[in-house]
Amino acid sequence: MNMQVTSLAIDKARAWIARPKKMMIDGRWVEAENGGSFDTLDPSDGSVLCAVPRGTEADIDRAVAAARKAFEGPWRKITPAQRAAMMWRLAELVDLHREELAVLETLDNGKPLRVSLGMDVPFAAERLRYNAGWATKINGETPPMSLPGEWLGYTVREPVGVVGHIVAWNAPIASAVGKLAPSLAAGCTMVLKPAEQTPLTALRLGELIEEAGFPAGVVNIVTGFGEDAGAAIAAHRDVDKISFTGSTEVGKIIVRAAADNLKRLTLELGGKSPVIVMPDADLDKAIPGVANGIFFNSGQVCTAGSRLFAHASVFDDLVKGVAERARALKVGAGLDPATEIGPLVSDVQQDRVAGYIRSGLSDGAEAIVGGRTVDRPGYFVEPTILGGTRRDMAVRREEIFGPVLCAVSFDDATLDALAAEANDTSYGLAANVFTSNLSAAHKLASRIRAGTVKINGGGLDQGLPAGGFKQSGWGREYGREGVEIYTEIKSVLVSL
Ligand code: TXE
Repeated sequence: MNMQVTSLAIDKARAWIARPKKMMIDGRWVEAENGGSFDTLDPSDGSVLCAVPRGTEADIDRAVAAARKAFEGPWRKITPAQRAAMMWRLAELVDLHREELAVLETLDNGKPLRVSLGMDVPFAAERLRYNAGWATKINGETPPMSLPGEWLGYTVREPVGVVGHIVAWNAPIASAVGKLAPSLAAGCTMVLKPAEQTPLTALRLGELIEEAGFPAGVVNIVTGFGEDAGAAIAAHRDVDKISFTGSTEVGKIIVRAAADNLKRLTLELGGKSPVIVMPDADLDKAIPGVANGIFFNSGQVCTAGSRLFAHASVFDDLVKGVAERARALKVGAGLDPATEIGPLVSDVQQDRVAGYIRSGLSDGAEAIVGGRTVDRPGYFVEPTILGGTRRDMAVRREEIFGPVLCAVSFDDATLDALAAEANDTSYGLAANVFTSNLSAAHKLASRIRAGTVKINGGGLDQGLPAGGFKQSGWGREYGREGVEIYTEIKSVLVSL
């Protein structure tokens, strides 16, 4: 695929950014009720892109009321096949505007164009098409009945109702559509709150949602901060379910707020995923796999492979290969087609990541490569490998969410000991194993407590459920499971 965009797409995106920004509530474009706004920045140089409305509780109230009205009214009358057709139309619109969407994503988040154009935007379109297929296939069961007499018992899966989607900033459009698509397929209505760092593609998507013909109020988009707009969704008594992607810390806040009306929750939280490289691994696969696993998206990936455990016999060659890749990565602004690694999303994130590196170094770790912020405007951190870390260090235990790999070697460990090392974390989102020994691969897959185990590489697939064990979250997105989380099961008994 051509990873460049035309200058026309850049002009279109810039012209769109220059227009006043409003939020989408009940099919209308509105300002925040209190008139508030905030600036969204270009992380490659810290410049202001534009101001967007700063929605608060009053706006969430309006959006939830609109979603409820649509849920009880027009949306209910639309058949699953019609829902699917609208979702396909939206997917086509995302494809049609893919260059403009990719430029907006790159400007707002910082990620290289080759990623936004080559992965995030097409992934969003594909997510709509995959889930459109489920709209007509969400069915119940007819279990055999053992009650005395003659009975018919069956189950139906009904939409859970009004959903609040609270999204993170690391993959804004992919994550927003990742929540919208399955919940639309299930027949829900919704309020989407993009992250305050990256609101732009969600707002542009709102225009495409309108164009695709979704009735007013089915999707409402409120831009704003977590502590006011996000918290208002979490606490709202008329929201039936929340799907959240973000930090484990905020996930716990949402659990507490949601307890009031026992909202259903899907939580996609942090990770500290292990990468095990066995002595028999194919290093031609492991080197790019390990490097990509931690440096892709500047390490701002929930499943990033941030703890490397490599057998001593391959450790030096492996780490040398990954370090060479780290040095060779072209750091730059996302809009430059040559850029392979962009800035972190914000100064806050840059400080956080730089702080972790400092703490690791002062605890006795050494930087095998990288270890500093990049001396240029914007929020850049060098791709970094830390050696000499210990289990108790913050860099080994906590999610850094930056391009920082802790590399550890092991000697003759049993598979149980390796799995114990991998499992020595409060998280359980993903794990990676590189080996040519099929038996060891499957034994490790069964012993590691994580939602996804990748053997010799791999990424996200629309059909495979993804989510966390332990403090990495609740529930699964993707696949059938990812649609069913937006349904309630109802049992119906008929005395014959
Ligand atoms: O996340 P927050 P932050 C991790 C990663 C990162 C750290 C902090 O380790 O370094 O979290 O990032 C909304 N009620 N991940 O501070 O705050 C907020 O507006 C309701 C991992 O940016 O969790 C945004 O929309 N909502 C992760 C979303 O939550 C609230 C992706 C995420 O922001 C809220 C992102 C509140 N009280 C960060 N406070 C992953 N799993 O991929 C904030 N929000």
